[in-house]
Amino acid sequence: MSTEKVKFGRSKVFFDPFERRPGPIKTNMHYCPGCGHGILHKLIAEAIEYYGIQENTVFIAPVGCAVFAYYYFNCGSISVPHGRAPAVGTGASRATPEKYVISYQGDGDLAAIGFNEFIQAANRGERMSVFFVNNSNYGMTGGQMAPTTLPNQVTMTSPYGRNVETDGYPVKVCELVNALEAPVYIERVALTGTANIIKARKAVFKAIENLRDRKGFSLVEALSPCPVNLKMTAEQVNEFIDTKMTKYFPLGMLRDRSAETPAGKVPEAPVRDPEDVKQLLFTAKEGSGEGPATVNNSEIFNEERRIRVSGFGGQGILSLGHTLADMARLRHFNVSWMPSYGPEQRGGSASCAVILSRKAIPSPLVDSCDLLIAMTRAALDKFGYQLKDDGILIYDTSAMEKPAVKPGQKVFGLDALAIANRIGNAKCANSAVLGALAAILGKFALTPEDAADYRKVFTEAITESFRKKPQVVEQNIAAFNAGCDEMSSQLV
Ligand SMILES: Cc1ncc(C[n+]2csc(CCOP(=O)(O)OP(=O)(O)O)c2C)c(N)n1
Ligand code: SF4
Repeated sequence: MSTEKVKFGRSKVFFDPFERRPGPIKTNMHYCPGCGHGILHKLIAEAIEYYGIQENTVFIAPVGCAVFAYYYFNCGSISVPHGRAPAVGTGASRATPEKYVISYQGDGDLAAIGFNEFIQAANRGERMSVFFVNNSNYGMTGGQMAPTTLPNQVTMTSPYGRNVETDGYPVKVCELVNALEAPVYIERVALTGTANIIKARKAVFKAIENLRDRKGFSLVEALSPCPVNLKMTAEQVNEFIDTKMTKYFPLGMLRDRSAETPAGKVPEAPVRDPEDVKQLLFTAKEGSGEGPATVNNSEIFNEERRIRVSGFGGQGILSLGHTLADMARLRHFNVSWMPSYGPEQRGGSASCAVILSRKAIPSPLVDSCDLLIAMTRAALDKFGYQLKDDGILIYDTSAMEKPAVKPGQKVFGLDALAIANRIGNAKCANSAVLGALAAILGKFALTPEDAADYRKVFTEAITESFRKKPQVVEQNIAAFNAGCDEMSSQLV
């Protein structure tokens, strides 16, 4: 098989039959009559076969008609969300450097929702070949205007034609990529007529050859017919591409640095010892490191514990949860901490979910909790339902009256802000709450050793967080102690 002759018959790189395809017909591709996807599939399959890389090829196709590639190519296959193929491709190519990564994307996908990921991957010269199907519209969803829709072109969402004054000019992807240093090969072809398809075949083969030789980033843009959505016959759409699209998107090679780019080697993936990684990420601090065998044997730790902290931005809600998660981490629990806040970081709603467990935590999502800390009435209204029937609620007394709770639930109020203000730093209110929690757990749930350890590990966590601000460490410890004393006096 040469790289120039169009081959009859089906490449071995395609499934035979197309079992993954839904419906009774398993022998034919299902693209609309006259669609360019099937042509490009054929060219890519033949190139993969020719260069003998089927076994190790990973074909990444995102949302759009591109995604159907999964039905047809018998190689590694990843279907990804809209626009995400170059990002997933980057991960695949770096994590498994022995693989050959193909990103196969439509124009809505690549030049709109996924443009940043695409251009960044091109700029980094990721080891992948990108096939970009430019059919001048969003095909799968019924023919809306795409970034590549021509000026004055009528689409579902530009019924009077694309207006460049309001919609801008079509995006010239190859030319933009040609402004970058890293890419090795860039060519624009058209899937219209035998002569153009033969040229397209050569370009596809070059991009796949570069892939095999691990030369870096190659891009082939294919002007591709979508007769159904452009409401044209197959002949009309080919003419539209040949006469109109190619005026705006001229065909030809923009760059070929394949010859001067040395073939790359498979980089040896470094194997890291997980314990070393842990050490690097979480440097052990002096005084920390007691194992679960010596402390934290209280019964409450036998089960996974879920905590919701909620209030508004600026109250230290996220850092309260973070400190709790840090405390648990320092005592070798598995932890997750998941923040959630409105668009405005200060003053908007803020909450976070913390899970601590001796076992692996499958998901950081919390929809029912053992402990709810509510620093505003709105936060209680929003998350109150999540508190378990035997859960603990801590609320800020300056924000609300004592809320009613279910019979098995325990409720404790603390004016944390007043405590923090007395100490001279309103931001320490969250440490006062953690102090109150120390008193509550000490009274109801922790062994005396674990209660003492709670104080100790709080100091470790807060010292670690503010290691460059000793004064803040002192203020937080003072707030913690004050919160603990105040709650203890309520509990006698
Ligand atoms: C995040 C997200 N946004 C929007 C969609 C809806 N959607 C599905 S396909 C598509 C357009 C695909 O067009 P294009 O990338 O040009 O590929 P074509 O179908 O033309 O080959 C859109 C917008 C989606 N699935 N996911
Ligand atoms: S909608 Fe367009 S791109 Fe999608 S299969 Fe049909 S012709 Fe091809």
